[in-house]
Amino acid sequence: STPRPGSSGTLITVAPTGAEHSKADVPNLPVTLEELVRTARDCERVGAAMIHIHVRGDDAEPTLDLGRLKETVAAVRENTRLIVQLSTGGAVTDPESARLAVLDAMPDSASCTMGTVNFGDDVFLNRWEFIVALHKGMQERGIVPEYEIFDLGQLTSLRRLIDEHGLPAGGHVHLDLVMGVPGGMPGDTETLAAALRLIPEGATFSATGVGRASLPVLLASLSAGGHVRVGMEDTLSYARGERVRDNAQLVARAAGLAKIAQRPPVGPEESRVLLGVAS
Ligand code: KMH
Ligand code: ZN
Repeated sequence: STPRPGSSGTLITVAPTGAEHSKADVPNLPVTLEELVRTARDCERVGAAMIHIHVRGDDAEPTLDLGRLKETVAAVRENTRLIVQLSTGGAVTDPESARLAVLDAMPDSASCTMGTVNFGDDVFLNRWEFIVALHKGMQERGIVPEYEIFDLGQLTSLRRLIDEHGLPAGGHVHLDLVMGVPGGMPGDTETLAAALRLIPEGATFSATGVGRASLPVLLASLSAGGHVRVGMEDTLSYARGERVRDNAQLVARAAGLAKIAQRPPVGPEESRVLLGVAS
């Protein structure tokens, strides 16, 4: 069941790159395979157990090229024990067919966003039919989903998905509350508390605060018994007026706070058991 404060450790996911920031604006964003592997190693060393990956092409722009995705999964597996999660969210411009084909790269885990949401000035489209296709595609391949929740109604959709189409591969439901996206739910303690009431029985959750919601959401999730996601996909600011140095800096801070909360980081092996990911 949902972990309660003090009752279990904290699974830290790092989301190092995302699809929204440009390398030109953020020179320390990991975009090449070499940069990504180094980031993955550094983050594992300071407490990450899972990595949420968006891949970039030679031009440093987001891509869903299958060859590059496969090469990335292999390289991260070779160099770390991290659970490898690929994003099927991609960039807001990516077509459904390419997002679905991400599953053919056979990661341990993949994201599955539970509804359409305004995403700043854009629309992040996730039709019901597409969500079902992703869910079934992962069931067929034995890939463990992480359901991405950008707004509270998407938790209702998650319950419907499980009711109508069964449990995911691994038999366990894990979701990530993505809070503070302009157009989605706000990143504050009250909203996280409201979400807790809607999370399916027996599910585990992590939470991610975007931008200035990063620290409030991290602290709220730790105190609510949740897991956490941090990384440069979600925030480029470490503190007021201070830019993030690298992803490991964010993971190290999350690990330190998790220890203070008496819920120290759990390693990749224990996290595999928790999520139902095969070793
Ligand atoms: N890049 C966003 C449009 C996911 O990775 O699954 C979607 C996103 C969610 O980042
Ligand atoms: Zn993402």
